[in-house]
Amino acid sequence: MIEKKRIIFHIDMDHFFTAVEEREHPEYKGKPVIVGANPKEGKGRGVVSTCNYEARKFGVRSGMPISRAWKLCPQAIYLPVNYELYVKVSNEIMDTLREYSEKFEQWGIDEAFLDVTSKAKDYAEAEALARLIKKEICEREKLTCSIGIGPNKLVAKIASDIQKPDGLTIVRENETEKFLAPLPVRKLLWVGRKTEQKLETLGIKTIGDLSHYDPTVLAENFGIMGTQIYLMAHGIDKSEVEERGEIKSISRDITFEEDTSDFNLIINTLDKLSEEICNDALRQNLYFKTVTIKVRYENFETHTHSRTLPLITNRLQDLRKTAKELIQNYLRLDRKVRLIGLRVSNFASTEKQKTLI
Ligand code: TTP
Ligand code: MG
Repeated sequence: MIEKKRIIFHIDMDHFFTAVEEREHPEYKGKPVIVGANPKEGKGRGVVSTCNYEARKFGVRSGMPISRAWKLCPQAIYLPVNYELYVKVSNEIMDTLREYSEKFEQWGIDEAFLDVTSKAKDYAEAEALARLIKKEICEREKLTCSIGIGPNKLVAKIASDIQKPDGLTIVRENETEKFLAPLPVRKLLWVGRKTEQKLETLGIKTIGDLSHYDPTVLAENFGIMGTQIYLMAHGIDKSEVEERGEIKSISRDITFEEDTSDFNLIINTLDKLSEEICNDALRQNLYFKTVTIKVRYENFETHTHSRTLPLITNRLQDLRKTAKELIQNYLRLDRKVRLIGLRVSNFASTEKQKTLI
């Protein structure tokens, strides 16, 4: 059977949090705007959630310490994260997008995929449809977005990031490999900073380098992920556009082989759990706000302790630090621990609920 060629859209809102703030406060327009932690005249802790394109001209970026942003651009308008407002706007945008195809998938707070194969007979029709979507979002929400069109989710997602803001990038199936080849490997989903460094030691910098590499060596070095990224480097991605139920939390538990009061062992294990949870959250583009630890002592007495952070995050250092602070009071020389658990929740997404263990 010949597989039907698909046409997939990836829609990503431009500088989402700051764009919403500018819409609510037209007086900010044209000025650098930064949403994130309180800068406290350069002494603030925490990070930049996002910034508008004017602030990016000064080198400010998402995830950067707010103190660094202050050094680069003290004259910017600094705003706290108004999370409830952004989720409300996000929900409205997602409702608009859902009307364009029954094959819809939200991906994070400001991104979504649409499979428009049955709505557009070729790329010219797809382009017209994408322009319609941009127009409707702009009229309804007074916000701009960038759209990538491609033969699958992977290519569409990379394409939406190529021309920003207010971009529209089309990559047809026969152009895919040429389009991907010059881009850095980091552009592929799953390739984080660690994998990027490891690939670099093999002499692989671009997606083109990766596509020409021996796949068996990649599998030896990276396991199943090696095979996946090799296929991706050739622009192959068969995953469907399908709406996922909302993930309510991500959690991990570990029962020690032997009950322990060894602080180092407990903290190292907690670090490991943090790492696994962050990887999951990053892969699914989820940002969390609440962190919960669980401690079970040898007599099965169990305690949980939560903290809701001032900002959404999925950074490993934030989770590690919070988890360590939360567990401090439960570490006692005279009490052996049987199990520890870590959970993150309160994500930046909506509706139906599901738990990922
Ligand atoms: P992005 O789509 O990655 O960024 P953006 O929309 O701000 O900018 P761009 O025009 O490049 O798409 O993320 C969407 C929102 O998620 C962003 O507005 C703020 C939030 N966010 C964080 O809170 N922390 C982060 O580290 C990142 C990357 C995003
Ligand atoms: Mg965005």
